[in-house]
Amino acid sequence: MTAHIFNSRALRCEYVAPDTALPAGALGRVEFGRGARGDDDPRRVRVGLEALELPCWAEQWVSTRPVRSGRADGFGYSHDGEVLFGQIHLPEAELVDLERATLKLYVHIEQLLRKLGYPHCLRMWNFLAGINAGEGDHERYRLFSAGRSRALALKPDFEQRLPAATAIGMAEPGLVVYFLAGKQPGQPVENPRQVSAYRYPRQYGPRSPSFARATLIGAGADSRLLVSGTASVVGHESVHPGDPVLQLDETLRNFDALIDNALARHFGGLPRAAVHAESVKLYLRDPGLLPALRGQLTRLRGAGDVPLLVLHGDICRSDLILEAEAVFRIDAPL
Ligand code: 3EB
Repeated sequence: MTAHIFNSRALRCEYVAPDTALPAGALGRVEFGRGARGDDDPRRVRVGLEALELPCWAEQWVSTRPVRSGRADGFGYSHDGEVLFGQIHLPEAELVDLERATLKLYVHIEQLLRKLGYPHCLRMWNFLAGINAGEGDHERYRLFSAGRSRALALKPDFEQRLPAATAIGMAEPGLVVYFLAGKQPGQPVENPRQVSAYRYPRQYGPRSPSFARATLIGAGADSRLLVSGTASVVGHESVHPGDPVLQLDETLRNFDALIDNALARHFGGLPRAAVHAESVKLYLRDPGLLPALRGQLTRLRGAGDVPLLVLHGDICRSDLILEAEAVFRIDAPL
């Protein structure tokens, strides 16, 4: 089994100053904040979320292998023979029927990945304007989630092969999606404290959200755990409504449980000291909450000088006020 998993040692994620030039090995550069999408480099994508702390890092996915990039069907992409980075921005005019637009988008992503030879989606990021607008099952997040699920469910055994994901609301119109895919699959990892999102009960929408809690990629000392947007959810319920400090505490407990599960299942009980955060993002619904969370940010970043991006964005459930995601390196013997 291990022979067939994604074992690229060439891929890494780094946070860089946004005004630096793209290095030769750059697969993708994600910039945050408002402003023009002026550049036509297919590796660049801009997400309309404001950073609440400086510097406003750009997220950069870099390969040590030669990279080729291009455009097709509205997507920008680049790839190195093992992994592909892709991105697209859909204007609001194309989201009038949001469920159908998302269904079509995700079918197009699958088609692009098959055509280019990277059929295994590893990690998805989704940024949707007005994510909590609309009532009940007509909430925009639920429409998005239903369309995504209908597209991904076209694949056999899709629930066993879901990518890690993030879905955040932005103040700017439209939908921005960027993603990583592999020639080989990653390994989904679930969180024993949480019901798998793809098994959420009906109360959260007509179709359960299609994502895994994390994807494990790489090999040996270059193993990485790409952790999905993680919030104050225990079982399937949002806990600590209205309390940002307790929500962040619960989020950190979810990180810990997920990491422990990955170590137990895939690394034969390797000690926790082998795991290091490489980059962390915190999404906050209300910028005014940041001072209250200051004391917890050190824990969020873990040991060392891990870059942290704090972004102003809406969380997909109205009762969640924050969400965090991270890339962890697992220092495993080969
Ligand atoms: C949760 O645990 C919080 O729909 O892609 C987190 C990460 C959440 C990804 C998604 C939703 C998504 O249910 C919400």
